[in-house]
Order: sequence, then C-alpha cells, then structure tokens
Amino acid sequence: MSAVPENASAYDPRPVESAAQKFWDDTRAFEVGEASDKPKYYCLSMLPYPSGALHMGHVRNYTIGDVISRYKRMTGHNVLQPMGWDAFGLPAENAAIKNRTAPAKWTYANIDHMRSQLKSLGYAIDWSREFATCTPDYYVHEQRMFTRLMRKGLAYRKNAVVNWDPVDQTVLANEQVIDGRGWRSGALVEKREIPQWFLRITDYAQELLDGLDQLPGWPEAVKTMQRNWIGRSEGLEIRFDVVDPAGTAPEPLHVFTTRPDTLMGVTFVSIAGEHPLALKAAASNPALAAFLEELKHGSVSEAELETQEKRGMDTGLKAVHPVTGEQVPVWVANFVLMGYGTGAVMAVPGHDQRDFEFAHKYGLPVMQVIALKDPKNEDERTYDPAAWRDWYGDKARELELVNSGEFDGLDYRGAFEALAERFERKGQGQRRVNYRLRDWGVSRQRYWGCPIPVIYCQACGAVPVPEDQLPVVLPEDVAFSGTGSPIKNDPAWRTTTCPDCGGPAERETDTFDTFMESSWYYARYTSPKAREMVDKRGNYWLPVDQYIGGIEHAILHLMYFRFYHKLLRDARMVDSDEPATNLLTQGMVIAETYYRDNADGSKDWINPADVDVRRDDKGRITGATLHADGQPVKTGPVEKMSKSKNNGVDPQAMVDKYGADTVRLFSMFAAPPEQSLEWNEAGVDGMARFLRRLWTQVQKHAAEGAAPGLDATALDAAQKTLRRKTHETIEKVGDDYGRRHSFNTAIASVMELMNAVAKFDDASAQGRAVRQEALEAAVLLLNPITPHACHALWQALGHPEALLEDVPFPRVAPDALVREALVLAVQVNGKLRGTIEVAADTPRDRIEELARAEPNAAKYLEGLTPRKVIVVPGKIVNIVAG
Ligand code: ANZ
Ligand code: ZN
Repeated sequence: MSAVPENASAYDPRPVESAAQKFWDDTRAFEVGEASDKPKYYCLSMLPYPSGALHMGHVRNYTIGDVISRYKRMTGHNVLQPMGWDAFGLPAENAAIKNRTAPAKWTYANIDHMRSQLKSLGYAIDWSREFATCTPDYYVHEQRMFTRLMRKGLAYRKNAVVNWDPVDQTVLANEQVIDGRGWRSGALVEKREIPQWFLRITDYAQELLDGLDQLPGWPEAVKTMQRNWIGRSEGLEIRFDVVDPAGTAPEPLHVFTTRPDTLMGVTFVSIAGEHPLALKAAASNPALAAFLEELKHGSVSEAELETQEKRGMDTGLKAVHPVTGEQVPVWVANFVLMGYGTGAVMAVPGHDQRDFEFAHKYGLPVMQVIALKDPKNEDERTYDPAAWRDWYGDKARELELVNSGEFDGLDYRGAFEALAERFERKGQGQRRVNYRLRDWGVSRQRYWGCPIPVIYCQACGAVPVPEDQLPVVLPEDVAFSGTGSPIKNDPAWRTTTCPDCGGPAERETDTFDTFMESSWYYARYTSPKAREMVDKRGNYWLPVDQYIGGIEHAILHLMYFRFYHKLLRDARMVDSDEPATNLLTQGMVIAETYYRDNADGSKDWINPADVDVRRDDKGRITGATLHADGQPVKTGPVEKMSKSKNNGVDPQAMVDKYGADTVRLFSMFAAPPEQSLEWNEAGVDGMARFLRRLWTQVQKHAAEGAAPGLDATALDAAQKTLRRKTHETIEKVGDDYGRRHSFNTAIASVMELMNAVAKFDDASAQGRAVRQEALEAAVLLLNPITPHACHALWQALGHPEALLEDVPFPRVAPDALVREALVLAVQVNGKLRGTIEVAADTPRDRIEELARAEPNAAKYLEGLTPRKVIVVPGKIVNIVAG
C-alpha cells in the first residue's frame, strides 16, 4: 500500500518521484472523459516545438499550467490538461542538412526524448490525447478543412511577393534575410512574385476586433497588440482623374485617406511601385522602369519599408485635384504599399511627416491647410514650410482648416463629413473602412510541412483534392539536401491525374505555414480519434478555460487561433465564438551571462554551469572563474536564456540534481508568472532545503504516532493560534491559486505556516491534533506545485495512498479565523498614547469606555472634552478632544 521509502527520515526525491509517477500512470489518474457531474475545466499550455530538449521556458510554462490544473481538480472540476507536438517546421530541415538525417526521423526522436523529460517533471497530463502535428492522422483534417474553405471561397490563390535567394534557389522567410542578403548564401535577395494560397482572415477583421471586448480574461497588452494589428481605420476613398501630357488617356486613380480634412493641401500623389499606373508609365520611360526594378530588391518586411530612406521618381503623369481641378504630379514612392488601401496616397507634405520628408527631398511644394484654433504666440501662428511640425501631437488643442476655400474654419469631423457627402453625391468617392490586417498567406515553399491538398490540371485549373483521396501524405523517408524540396524533385509524387477530368495533372508541392497546425490543435485534443476535425465532445470542453503561453505569440498565433475557431464555428463544428476565455502570458526566464574576450574583439560566451561564482552576502557577484582552468571570466548582463549568449540552464540537469519538485517549486517561487524569472542556483538550493525541512517535520510528527481527533472547543491559546494560522493560510493560498495566479505568495504563506509549526512545541493530544491539521493543510496546499513529495507525505500522515487531486482542497473553518483577543491602539488627537486588549466581540461603546480609561490616554485627556471617538475595527481607537 505505502509508497513511502524504507528510510523515510531523509528526503530523497528520486524514489519519491518515481513512486508517485508510477501511481499516476498505473491508475491513469489524469485521463479524463466527458461523463462527469463536475464542471469542466480545460487548462491548456501552448504546445512545444520538438527542438531536441526542454528549455526552462517550457518548464515554467508547463508548471504554471500544471499547478492550475491540479488546483482546479482539487476544487471539484473535471480537468483536461493535454499535450502534443507542433512538429513541422524549418529547424527540422536545417538539422537534416547538418546531421544528414531525414527531418521526420530527427523530429520523432526529439519527441520521444522530450516526452520522457516532460514525464520526469510529473505533469498531470492526459497522455491518451497526445499527437504530433506531422502525422497524417492529424493533418488529414487540416487538408479536408482547407478544401472546404476553397469551395467556400475562403481559401484562394493569388500572386504574392516573396524573398528569393538566387543562389540557394529558395524562398526565404523574413527572418532569414539579414541586411538584404540570404542568411546562408549571403546573396542579394530579390523580391519575386509567385502564386500562393491565402485564407480570407480579412472577412473576419471586424469580428476579430469586436471579439476582443468580450475577453475580460485576456491581458490588456495582448488585446491592444491585436487591435493595432487589425488596424481598423475609417477614411474616404477618393477618385483622382489622371492626365498624361504625352497624350494617352490613363485610368483614374483612387486614394485612401484617413485625413480628408487635408485634401486642399495635396501637392502631389504618391503611388506604389507595383501600381498599374506606374507599370504603364514605365513602359515608355526606361529610367522609371529601371527604378521600379530597383524597388523589387530588398526585404518584403513592412517594418523595413517604414524605416528605410524615402525614395521616388516622377511618372510624368498628372492627377486632377477633385475639388480645385488643378493638376498635381504623380510620383512613385517606395513607402507606399501596394497591399494597403488602394496603393495610392494623396500626399499632404504640410501635415504628414513621410510626405514632408519626400517633398523636401524632391523639392515638391508644401502647403499649410490646418492651423491651431487658439495660437498662443507668434510661433504657433506661423507655419514654417521648411521644418516638419506635428500639428496633431497635442490632442487637447483645437484645430481648424485654413487655405481651404469653402472648407475654412471646419474641424476634422466637419471637414470629413462635408467631403464625404460631396464625393458620395457626385460619385467621386465614398466612406471606407480599411484594415491593416492582411489575408493570411499559408503557402510555404518548404518540404517539412503539411502538403497543400491541391491538384493543378491544364484544363480545370487548381482543383481541391477530393475528400476520399485525403490525406495527401508527405513522404518521410527522404534524402534532404537543402536545395529544392524532395516532393518537388520527385516526379512520381508530383504527377497524378485530375480528379475532375481524369487528365494528367500535378500536385501542389508547397506546404502549409506551420501556424496552420497550431491554430486548431486545441480543438483536436477534445476529440481524439474523431472522424472529423472535432466532434460533439468539442462543445463539452470548449472554450479553453485557461490558456498559457509566451507573450511572443500575442499577435500571430493568437490571432490565427481566434480566426480558426470562427471557421470551426461557421462550419458548425463548435458553438462558441472564442477559443479561450482566459489567457496568461508568462514572462521570460533570464540568467546571468559570462564571457571572455577573443583576440578579434568577439566574445566567447560561457555557460553558467561551467563557471564558479563568488558572491557577497547580498548575493552580488564578486568574482567568477571558469571551472575548467580556474581563470577569471567576465560577467555580462542578466538576459533571456538563449543559445546566442550560452546562458541556458538545462532543466534536465536540474531535475537530475535536485528532483522535479524542487525545480517546479523554484520556478513558481522566484517570480510572479507574468514577470521575468531569474534563474539562480542559490535560489534552487533554498527550495531544496525547504522541501527537506518539510519532509523531516512531517516524519518527526508521524513518528509520535497517530494524532487524535481535533476538538476545537478544547484548545489552549497557543493551539488556537496555530489553528488560526493554518486556516488563514488555507484562505490565502486558495485565493492566490484560484483568483490571483500568484503562486510565489502562496508558497511564501505555506513557508510561514511551516515556521509556525516548527515553533509549536506541544506534545499533548490536542497539540498533536492541531499539528496534524497544519501539516495536512500544508501538504494539500503545496500539492499542485510539489505533487510528488506531497503524494508521499500524505501517506506519512497516516492516509492510504491516494490521488491528492481527488482529495478536496482544504476548506477554511470560519470559527478558526476568529481572533480571541484583539490589541487596539489608543490615540488621543491622532497620537499614539497606549494600547488596550479586548475580546473580538466587544461592543463599540465598551471599547470607547476602555480606551478612555487607558491610564496614559486618560492622562492626556485630562482637562479636555472628548468630542468624537473614531474606531477602526480591530486596529485603532482615536479620541478627538479639545
Ligand atoms: C492624406 C493624409 C494626410 C494622410 C495626413 C495622413 C496624414 P492608416 O491610419 O494606417 O489607415 N496611406 C494610404 N494608403 C497607403 C499605402 N498603400 N501605403 C502607405 N501609406 C498609405 O493610414 C492611412 C493614411 O496612410 C492615409 O491618409 C494615407 O495618407 C496613407 F496629414 O492621406 B493619408
Ligand atoms: Zn482537369
């Protein structure tokens, strides 16, 4: 029955942890189903990429999830905590090139290793639901969904610009372009237009925006980032007719502006290099053609487009101002994006900084059309067309239109409405809402991903693979060299017949963006083995009650995740609108860095595990030497654990040395979950000592034999005090776990309780009963964090081996919280003059009487008339007298 080791007095985590893990495995403790009368609770941590080994960021993330899961189960919930592997992706291809192994082989080996690491940490995971996203069982659903989205018009194909490495003959991700060159080849990267698949997330832009207001359980910071990413703006689309002095009659152009109030300040029009008018003008203008060609080089990342130097060229075309009829030049400008609005901008250099910089550089006119309504001085009254000035910076100041003819004197709103009216009436423009959000490009020109289920036929075009021919399986046993994709290079895989006409056809050889797999995995966990992506079990578990992961996923993953849930809803697979009601974004794990300078000025980063550090009594580093040679190393800043700074601490080494419980305890104790956690081994040691003390205290208590039942009416003052401490701790820890997610303060409270137990030296029957209650509470309260030790200690306290998650979380006994005697401060006119001790239930007028009678207070009250007595319950009595 008992799994308590023979030599029970010394804490040895190894046998304790394997015994607890064996019990959980044997009893399938964390496998859950839907037939439960308890409320469901779905606790989900972001699934790991199988990179090779767990890092501390994983340990922190999964420990937070595990503590919440175990706590929720102890408080009567039917808790699902699943785990899986985000198994497709670029690192497997890079590793394949380096190690000459197939990406699949490398990935599956990593999964096996990391699974055993997760198991050694003792997470309460329902492993029966595990999957790897790179298996056909998983991605068949993604492929089927995609073909349905194609049929609904929600998946479509269009040309898009990618980074092309001309030497490696491959498409590069934005992060693989470094200073405009391919990361591996060093070749100048080109922009190339190739056909790619997109999901129409923009159809859901407004809903994705509005939905954020229904998510009170998400951090404000994440919601703000999502709002900015969706980037809704209201403006006007205005038509400008175009004239060509050379004689042709070009199409008119449309601009999108959020500032129609500045219309009368337009001195030119800027268009994107890919704008049809630019292409047309370039046909007869070799200099312009060369310039457009030049614009094609460089990165496609928007951040870079924003910051790069403004460059442009006159097209020779003229745009007709829609109000004045004046002609203004049309320029190509490198900062105008073809993919936003209309790809054309009415340039107002007087009031837009980018237009100002551009006008300044090319000598184009600048005109003021907005002014402060209440200029405070001459400087505010005059506008200097040679210096940029932010007239909108001070939102509190009122502005008005000037130099704008009939619109003079109007404010922003007034001008917006007047112009909207006018253009809508004349059919020359209309109100328009624009979103910065773009459709989600899901094609990747890579091998190690889910094949896009499309067949190309000369006669029928792009045809979705019929459902009965799915999955389109990615071959795993391939030779991978890095040049070209094994499926693209394999004619047998590529060639097929058209499902529509039976003619010869070819398969799509691009694969999906790996964000596709991580967009719906949360739903699949609810419905293992379901024939469809999700079955009716989805509605039992969803939405996720608590989602936990890194803040780095605030935008892309969390946006696709919300979008996909809406796709599932519209496919009638789930009923809810949002995938997760609460989100916790945990902070980074950081650590000290150590290095030596190399002769060439570079740094050699040294892992903290190889350094011996000396510290002063405040814990500050006073010196550090390399373990291997005893010679000094330099100390760098405390930074996020990373390969580049070689400051990662290997969780496995820590688990091997201290045990999983100590690692879990430290990662919860060292910082609140949202903040950075600095890893330091002295702190880990401290946690190990605490667990050893807890262990010995329990063993010592148990050695005295079984404690009798507790009789709350027969306790002396010291016994009542310990009992009160026990119940105050229960109250605090429950609130810290359940509501505040403040695990560090929960641990600190249990530590305080254990200090009180250590000081409680009472071998009487009721003394032992009170201590038994305190120790049982401590064990149950710590169980979510250090479940292995608690599993053993529970038995040491005289209970049969049990799943502590099914032992109810301790409850507060209200009578135990009552303080028998209260000490109140007595003040006279706000100054402390003495104290009185009263029973907790003393009526107010009796308290006033006692306060006035307090000898020192009475002395100060002599000769004065009391006017008012203020009683702060439980704390202060202040007598106001004069
Ligand atoms: C005139 C103007 C005057 C503008 C002014 C701004 C300030 P958001 O808020 O992001 O929607 N714009 C429009 N399409 C663009 C494109 N394809 N590439 C680059 N810039 C573009 O920004 C809308 C504003 O960004 C528009 O309003 C337009 O410049 C510019 F004092 O029109 B504005
Ligand atoms: Zn066909």
